[in-house]
Amino acid sequence: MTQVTAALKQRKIIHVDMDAFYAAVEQRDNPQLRGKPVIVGGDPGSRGVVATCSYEARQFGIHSAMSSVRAYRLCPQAVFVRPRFEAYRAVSIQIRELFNEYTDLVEPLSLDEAFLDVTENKPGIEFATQVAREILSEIRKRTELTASAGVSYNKFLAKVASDVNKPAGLTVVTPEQAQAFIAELSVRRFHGVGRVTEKRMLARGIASGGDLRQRSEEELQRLFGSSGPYFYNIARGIDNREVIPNRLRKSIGKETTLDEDCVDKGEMMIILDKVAKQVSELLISRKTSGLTLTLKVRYDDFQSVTRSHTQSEPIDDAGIMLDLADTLLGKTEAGPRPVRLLGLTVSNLTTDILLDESAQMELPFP
Ligand code: DCP
Ligand code: MG
Repeated sequence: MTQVTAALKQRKIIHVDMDAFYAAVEQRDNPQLRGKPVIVGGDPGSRGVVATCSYEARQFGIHSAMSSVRAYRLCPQAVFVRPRFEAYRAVSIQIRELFNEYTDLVEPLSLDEAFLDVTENKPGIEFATQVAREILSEIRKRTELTASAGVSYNKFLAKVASDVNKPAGLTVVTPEQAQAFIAELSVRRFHGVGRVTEKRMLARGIASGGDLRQRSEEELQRLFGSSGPYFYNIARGIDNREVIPNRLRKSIGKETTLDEDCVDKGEMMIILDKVAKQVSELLISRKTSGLTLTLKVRYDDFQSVTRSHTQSEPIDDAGIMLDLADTLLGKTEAGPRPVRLLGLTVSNLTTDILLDESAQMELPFP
């Protein structure tokens, strides 16, 4: 195949998204919760928020990110449960393993959703719809949970499609169907259109993909800045973004820019003490440690240097990090030379940490 035809070759993209994920795991693990409105998140008594809720609870108008107090008012009989991230993470690992049986081109967006490029797939299945059907049925078998999938020739359409027939839905948008599908779509369902953008679009008479398509690229650029060309293209079913497989995190670190350039080593050590404590907390909260500590120093002229130390004993303790940092700092010109930034990074991690695991894991649940 020549390069040109390879580039033109239609891609086959699947977007998979678990249904009412946290709530479904809770209902699976506690049969008493099945069939009931279940809210996962903070207590209504505290200032918590809803992470998600079961489909039974959605009938009362409850949704993610709503305050738990409001959710309680809408449905006092709902059962509130605290999130159990370990259980969700376990399912996430299971479904990612399954995805990798079909392709290495898997891009997780969160614990419960991912894009898969199955143009070439490991079992050699011709139709992406067939791959999606198998994946949904395997998810059900292996996890006792349901997911929905969207199948199309690009990420935008696959993502929107996965949401169309939730729960346990499979929606295919072929190139022939794409223009009509987009024209009917309300702009709120476009990935990248939040409440604010939706309001601005509605105020200008743009309610559907069809409306969006009437507008020139210049106008959209003027209205929505750098997102303008993206909206212009997706309104035409054009989205060339590739599925980028998520790699494992290679290091965990923190750096801090000093309020003023510093020449005093004692002051630098006070800053490094703070940084070491932060890095240590990050490592411990992720239940990991690493064999290598790297100190980064940026001088006042923006030149940066790093100095590293590797040992056979894993590092996660702030005190040990600070001792090593002291030695490493001595191997730089810091002191005579003014310093504007200091950082510490631990690498050669002793466990696998997924790069994307932060987004949803660190939501506050007071
Ligand atoms: N989540 C969260 N806070 C949010 C949104 C989501 O903590 N503001 C968590 C809880 C969800 C999970 O992420 O279970 C997945 O998010 P989804 O948007 O996919 O929502 P659900 O899977 O819960 O429901 P749906 O069936 O609509 O996909
Ligand atoms: Mg989901």
